[in-house]
Amino acid sequence: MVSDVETVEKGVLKSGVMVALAALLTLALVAGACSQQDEDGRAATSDINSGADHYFDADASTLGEIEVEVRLHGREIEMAPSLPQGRVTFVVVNEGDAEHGFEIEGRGIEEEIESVGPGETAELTVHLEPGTYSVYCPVSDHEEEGMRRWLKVVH
Ligand SMILES: [Cu+2]
Repeated sequence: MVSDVETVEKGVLKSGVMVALAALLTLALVAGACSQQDEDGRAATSDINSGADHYFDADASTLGEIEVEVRLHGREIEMAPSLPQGRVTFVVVNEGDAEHGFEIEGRGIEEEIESVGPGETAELTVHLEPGTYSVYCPVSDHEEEGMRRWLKVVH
């Protein structure tokens, strides 16, 4: 457990991740104390999946809201393939050396961060209902070059 935390810490030098880890550890303890919830994160008291990986920033003070890290590099969008429904803030980090953006489309919404410069971070908050969404980079023809993926939002 401790070694896992250290690995993530070295890999991602962001203070936000430390906060996320602390929150996840807290959640894990809470979940452990409240008997066994089912494994797929559908706990009645929270739509935060405490078994999630480090993409999730589970802030216990804002239940029903989550922060999701999105990394852009090369012609790839790296992010969790599925999320729980609710208010989601995408924290989009451009780790590449080209301008990128972030757009999410589906279930009647279409929201975007038009541009994120190299090395920059931008945030986009949306309310997501269960369903399948298309996520892509709206810059130039990056979408066709591979910067697109599906995001599944579940109950
Ligand atoms: Cu792009």
